[in-house]
Amino acid sequence: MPHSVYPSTSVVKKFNPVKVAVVGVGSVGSTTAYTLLFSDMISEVVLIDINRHKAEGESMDLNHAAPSTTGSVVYVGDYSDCADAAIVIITGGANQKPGETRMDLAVTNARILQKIIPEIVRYAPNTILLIATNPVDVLTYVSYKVSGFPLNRVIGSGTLLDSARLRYHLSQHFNTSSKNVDAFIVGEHGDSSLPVWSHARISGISLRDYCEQSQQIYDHKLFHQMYEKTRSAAYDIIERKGYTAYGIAAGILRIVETILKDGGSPLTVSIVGNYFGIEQVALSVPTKLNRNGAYSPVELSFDIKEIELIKKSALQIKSVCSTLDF
Ligand code: 6V0
Repeated sequence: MPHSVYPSTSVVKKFNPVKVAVVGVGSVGSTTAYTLLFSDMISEVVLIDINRHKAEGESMDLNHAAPSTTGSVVYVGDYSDCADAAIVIITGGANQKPGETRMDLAVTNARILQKIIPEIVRYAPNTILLIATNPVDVLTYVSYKVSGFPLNRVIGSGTLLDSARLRYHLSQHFNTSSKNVDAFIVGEHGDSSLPVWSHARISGISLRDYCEQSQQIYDHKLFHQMYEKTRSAAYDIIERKGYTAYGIAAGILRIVETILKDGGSPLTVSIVGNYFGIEQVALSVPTKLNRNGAYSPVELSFDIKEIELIKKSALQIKSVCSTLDF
């Protein structure tokens, strides 16, 4: 009998496709829903928005992608439809206008999430909350407090997007795929974030060694400029097209699939914790995810300067949280 080139079904890992809810179906929410349609780990996507009419339009448009994607069902629902959702993604709320910082959205979006979260908790007390609305670290903390969920079930998209942007810039410089670049940004998803150069790798080799081996200069000034471009990316994109969506939507899919696969590479997501002595604050460090949500920050060595900057970022997030009424 000829040898089959396909793996036998017994070695193919099976997943039970699940329902995912997206609350807020604007630019980020609708792009996220579209991205979810390409995952065979998801069977249903429910859309919830205060503007139901708009959500209906998105649902109709998204359903026409079904024959060309995995065929997942998309429909507009109410909070009761979150009942059996494995993950509820929150992208509802105001977005940055040109010149506005993410932190400028804190009061408005904290009020919006204070309305959304209790509705989700009411119908889906065991779900995992995935927050993308900005300022994402502040709102991850607000969602944690308002929901009463354990820490592991409240995850902010954090600096996953910032890290992806930095990886892109490095990949361009080294003329390689961004998949070969491992580099991350920690702290706030915002202006006080920081790159951790000591852990940056190209094809598994530290940045410094890679430069040496490929006879290139380790140009710290140039790498810092890449970080600055990363930090200003949202402002630069919003100034040109009014919003950003593709990067965050792809990042959300990555978080969702890592959770549903019950593991994978650690991701820089925002989790409430105690960071270098600053307690009860949400920020990003590389964190392992599984079916229960976030389960362990990766033990990494940071140098003294990095620790000082992470603490500064934590205090910045905490100071905004302390001005909010929740
Ligand atoms: P948008 O296009 O204005 O969409 C927001 C949607 O939220 C609209 O459809 C609103 O109707 C809806 N909405 C508002 N209030 C409620 C409510 N009470 N219940 C349900 N829905 C509601 O904004 P966009 O999609 O561009 O951005 C959404 C949020 O994502 C903003 O806070 C952005 O700053 C944030 N982003 C976060 C990123 C990240 O990396 N985490 C990246 C990009 C944008």
